[in-house]
Amino acid sequence: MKFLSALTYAPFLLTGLASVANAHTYLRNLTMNGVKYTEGQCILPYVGDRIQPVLNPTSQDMMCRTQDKNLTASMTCPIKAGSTITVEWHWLEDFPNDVISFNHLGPCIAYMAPLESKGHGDVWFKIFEEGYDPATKKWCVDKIREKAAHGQWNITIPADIKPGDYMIRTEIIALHEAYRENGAQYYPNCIQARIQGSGSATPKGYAIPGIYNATDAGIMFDLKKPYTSYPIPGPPLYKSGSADTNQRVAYSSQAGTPTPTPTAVPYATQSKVYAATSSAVHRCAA
Ligand SMILES: *[C@@H]1O[C@H](CO)[C@@H](O)[C@H](O)[C@H]1NC(C)=O
Ligand SMILES: *[C@@H]1O[C@H](CO)[C@@H](O)[C@H](O)[C@H]1NC(C)=O
Ligand SMILES: *[C@@H]1O[C@H](CO)[C@@H](O)[C@H](O)[C@H]1NC(C)=O
Ligand SMILES: *[C@@H]1O[C@H](CO)[C@@H](O)[C@H](O)[C@H]1NC(C)=O
Ligand SMILES: [Cu+2]
Repeated sequence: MKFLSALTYAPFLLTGLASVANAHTYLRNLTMNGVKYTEGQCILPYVGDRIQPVLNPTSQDMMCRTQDKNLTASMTCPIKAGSTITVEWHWLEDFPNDVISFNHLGPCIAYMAPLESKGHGDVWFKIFEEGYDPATKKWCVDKIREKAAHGQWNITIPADIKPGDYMIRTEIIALHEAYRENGAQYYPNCIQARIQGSGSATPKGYAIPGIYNATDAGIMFDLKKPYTSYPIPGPPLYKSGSADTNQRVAYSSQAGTPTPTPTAVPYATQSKVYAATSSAVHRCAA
């Protein structure tokens, strides 16, 4: 706390210092096809304290921050391949412009995997990444924290992927303690989406956990040393139309083209899991 500048943190002081130590984040809302959703609808339910980061890149929690409980949302929301979804991140319920603590600099990344895999296996392919922009000296996190962005960022679904039901894993990584091994904070949250279209691409997938190693250049990264670029961690970005010549994710048992639906498709109702869990509460050293 002693490093906090009163000027920078003035808004937080109004809400109480206790909040500062917990200025983490979670995916609170999602807009798809013009419909805004919340937890448990198409966003997977949260487990325990929803804003707590994952600190161990080999933990099952790296998948969706659901502690590998294979939770499902009550709906799988439709979206056309090639169109854009908006995710919105916050850490306080009652303070809409509080996205994440000011010192939590880092990238925004998104992956997809076939829903029937439940995220297990070599199934995740990267569809979005934004790290550090040397021209503006802004991190992705800086941009989404700006007042106009209101915690939002947009993710375009690759236009050519095979239609079907998918999980979309959205993630912010905070690097303020990443000068040391296992200091990076991972904030993954997942969405269930029904992708419509006529594509056939099934990009090569990677296992989560497994996409990041504790000592990767973009995972152990010292913000206090000068930098002009940042190597975004994880597998290569899949872009629609990429020559995707090699291995395919095992999609064979996946259901075929879903019936296009104008609104969200209700799945079997999933009882929400809010119960406190054993996950340790992490306080940021700010
Ligand atoms: C956004 O998420 C919050 C927290 O779950 C919820 O209270 C709110 O109703 C959601 N907004 C919309 C428009 O669904
Ligand atoms: C979650 O699903 C995977 C894949 O089907 C399975 O291996 C794992 O045991 C399941 N975990 C739980 C807690 O049910
Ligand atoms: C995200 O998409 C929405 C809707 O198309 C748009 O209004 C907004 O400006 C976009 N935001 C960013 C940061 O591109
Ligand atoms: C992580 O380290 C292991 C063992 O050194 C290596 O096999 C693997 O490819 C690494 N993964 C990444 C994403 O660099
Ligand atoms: Cu934090």
